[in-house]
Amino acid sequence: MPSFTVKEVPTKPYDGQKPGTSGLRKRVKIFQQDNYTENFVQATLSAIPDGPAGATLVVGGDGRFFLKEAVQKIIRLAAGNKVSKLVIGQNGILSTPAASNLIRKRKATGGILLTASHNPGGPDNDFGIKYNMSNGGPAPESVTDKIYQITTKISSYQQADLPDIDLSKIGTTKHGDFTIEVIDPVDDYVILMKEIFDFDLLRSFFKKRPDFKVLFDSMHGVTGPYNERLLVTELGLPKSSVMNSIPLPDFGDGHPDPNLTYAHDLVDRVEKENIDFGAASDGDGDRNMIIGKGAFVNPSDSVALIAAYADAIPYFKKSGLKGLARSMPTSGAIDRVAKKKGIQVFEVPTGWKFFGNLMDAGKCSLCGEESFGTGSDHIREKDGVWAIIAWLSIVAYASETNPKVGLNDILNKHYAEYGRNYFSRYDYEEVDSEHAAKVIDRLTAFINDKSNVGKSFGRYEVAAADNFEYTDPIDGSVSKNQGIRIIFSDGSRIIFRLSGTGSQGATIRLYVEKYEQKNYTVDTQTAIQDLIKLALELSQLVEFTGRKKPTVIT
Ligand code: VG1
Ligand code: CO
Repeated sequence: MPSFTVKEVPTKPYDGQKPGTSGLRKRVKIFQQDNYTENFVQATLSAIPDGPAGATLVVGGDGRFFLKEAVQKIIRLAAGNKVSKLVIGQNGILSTPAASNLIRKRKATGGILLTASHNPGGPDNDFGIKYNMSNGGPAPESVTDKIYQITTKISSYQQADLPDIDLSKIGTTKHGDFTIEVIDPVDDYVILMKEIFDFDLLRSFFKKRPDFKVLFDSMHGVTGPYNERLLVTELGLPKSSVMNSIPLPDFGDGHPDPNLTYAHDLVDRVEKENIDFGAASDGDGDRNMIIGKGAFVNPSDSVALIAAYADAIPYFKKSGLKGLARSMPTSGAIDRVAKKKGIQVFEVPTGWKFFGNLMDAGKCSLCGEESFGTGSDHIREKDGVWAIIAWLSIVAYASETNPKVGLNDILNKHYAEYGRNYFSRYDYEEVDSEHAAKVIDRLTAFINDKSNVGKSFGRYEVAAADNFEYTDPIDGSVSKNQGIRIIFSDGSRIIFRLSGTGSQGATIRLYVEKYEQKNYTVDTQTAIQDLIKLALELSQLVEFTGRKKPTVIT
């Protein structure tokens, strides 16, 4: 193949190219503006710690609208910046966990992930770009801040005059010194899952329980091809066990967020068809939801139970649990398991990037977020398909002592042993930013008034109130303003924070947690109603925003 020439193209900065909780997420129409995507990708390349020259980068995304155009732009910019090699998923497709795995396996410099995750896709919805480091994890704030700084001053970008590259064929092409390798997006991930889990055990479980009905909803996100290979081809489940398996640029006009509101097709079918085990994942495949008829595995409980059942997973059985971690709003259910096992548990801010250092330092094997994110140190992203197979492994393991075991049996046994951390999150999406600021101001005044500590509100006495601040135990970096916490003397908590992944207005998240030692069979919403009432009173959220009800309740 002939080489190419590189042009320095003049450009002007765009406002607001600041990566949030997980990359830059904006409306597609914003990314489509002249030079908008180029500016951000150039800034990302320039911010690579050792520079872009000679780098190997993994590139892929969740199949959403604008993916193909973005990949072609990245190819031209990478070549223009002397990147030596790009490893790209066929047709630009890679789930976020698969990309993280590839970065690690290929010892790449990093990766550019094209996704807005659980946000809707299509010409009128969202697109996103995120940079991951050589450990396979999202860039830390030091790097995302650098990217942002560059975007505020950018005056040109380096672009190769390459034609569009055919990404439908697997194989390697060379353009001068620049190499493009197009790979099957699923193969390496399947190998990884087979190293972690006992597929023979799972197959024999399904043989013993032919009545055990499972249903996996890929929500037309990226996991369809992964689920088909792992669950249908490898585990031998019928094809009717998977739904919405074809990745679509607009996710079939759905909202690819696996929660009880947006995964309603799955929720309805699980109830109507008496499905024992239902699961869904999000647009880019890093989130998961596990349900069954009459059963819901709260994500905060999910990670705690995986920790408790670590012996059901060969990967953990072999290397042991080095430590556990959760994001601050995630319930303390996992803390109780850590205590019993005598291992350390870390509390980090929201966003998977904060787990990476702990994992790299060998201090954490398993971690989770209340937002349907669960994962382990097999990669440096949360992993939806992994979590689903982990839960199948738990069921298979538990069925050895209780052949008819179902999800509720497993949950109730856990609660009976550890007590239950009732947990719920209320999301108020697309609130007017000024109204949201008023809520936060009022809560900030509350936590700043130290006389509130010791005050009682009904049965709740304020033990502490602050804005969560985290010092990374490995590199000492400090992250401030990570969420307003009101902690009560019985361990109950009310937490407020603004979302860092929304693309329109502000999303207010309200999290509440309440621990009950014995009373573990109450419906969650009933159990936490008094705390919700108190949270709304203290924040005046309804008055400031006019929102009588949240958009989503988990
Ligand atoms: C949300 C979740 C957070 C998660 C992040 C990315 O962030 O709360 O736990 O890590 O999304 O998930 P925020 O700032 O909107 O609360 V994913 O699957 O969208 O990459
Ligand atoms: Co996601």
